[in-house]
Amino acid sequence: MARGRRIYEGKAKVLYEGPEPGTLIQYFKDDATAFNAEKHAIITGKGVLNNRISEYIMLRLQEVGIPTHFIKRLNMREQLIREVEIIPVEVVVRNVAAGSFAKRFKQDEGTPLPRSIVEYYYKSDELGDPLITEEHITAFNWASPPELDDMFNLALRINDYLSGLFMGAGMKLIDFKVEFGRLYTAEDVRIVLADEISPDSCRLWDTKTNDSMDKDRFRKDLGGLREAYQEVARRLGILQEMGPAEITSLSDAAGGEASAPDKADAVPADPKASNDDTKPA
Ligand code: AIR
Ligand code: ASP
Repeated sequence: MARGRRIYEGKAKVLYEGPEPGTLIQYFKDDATAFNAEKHAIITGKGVLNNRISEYIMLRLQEVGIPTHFIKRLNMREQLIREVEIIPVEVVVRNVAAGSFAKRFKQDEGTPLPRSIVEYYYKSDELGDPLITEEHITAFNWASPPELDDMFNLALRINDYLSGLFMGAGMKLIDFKVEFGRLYTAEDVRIVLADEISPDSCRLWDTKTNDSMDKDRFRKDLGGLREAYQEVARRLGILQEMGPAEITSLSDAAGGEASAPDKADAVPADPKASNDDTKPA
C-alpha cells in the first residue's frame, strides 16, 4: 500500500500519510519504553503482536457499537486508520489497584477497587503525563464538556466489554489506557477511540496465577515479554491466524538478537538490521 510522508513518530508507533485524504497508516515498532522513556529496549516481534492484538480488539469493539479510528490491518506491522484530531488526554480505567494507583494510595497491587475508577492524565512527555481532573480538561479546552461525557461513557463501555472478553480467555483486565480523537466528517464531528489497545496499554493478569501478561514484565524486569504477548494472542485465538512470515518475525533469529532481549539493560538491536518485509522502504 502506498505510504506517504511520515507525520508523527511516537515511542512505539509511527504515523504516515495514508493512500487517501483523511486516512493514515499506523506502523507498530518493536520499541518498548517505560517511565517516560527512561527505560528503553527493542523486543523483536512486539510490534507484530500488538498490531494483531489491537486490530482484534478494535474489531470486537466496533461490533458492539464503539466508534473507532480503525479501518483495516494492512500487513504485519501496519494498519489503515482514519485521521483524527487526538485529544491530549489519556483516559485510564482501573478495576484493581496496580501501578501508579497502588503507589499513590499505598495499596497492595491486586486490591480490588469498590467500583471501576476513571482517571485522566494530560498527554505531555515534558510534564510526565500528570494526573488531571475534568476541570483542567474543560478549562484548558482540551475537550468540551459533551466530548468529555462521551469519553467517560465510551471508556466505561470499553471496560465492561473488554473485561468480559479477557475473562473468557483466562485473563483479568486490571486497568488500561485509551486515547480518543475527533473525527471530522462532512456532517459533524464525533469522538472515536484512537491509538491502540494492546498489552502495552493494558494490565492483564492470568486468572489462575495472577502473572502479568503485559508491559509490566518490562517495567519490572520480569523478562518474557514477547512470550507473554504471544500467549495473549494465542488465548484470543489470533496466533492461530498468523502467517508463517509473522510467526518467523517473533523469533529472536528474525531480529538478530541474542538472549534476554527484554532486559532493561539489553543493547537495543539495530531495527534496520531486522529481516522484516514491512519496514519502511
Ligand atoms: N498506560 C498509561 N500510560 C501509558 C500506558 N500504557 C496504561 C498502563 C496501565 C494503565 O495505563 O499500561 O495499564 C495505568 O498505568 P499507571 O502507570 O498509571 O498505573
Ligand atoms: N509508555 C510510557 C513511557 O514510555 C509510560 C509507560 O507505559 O510506563 O514512559
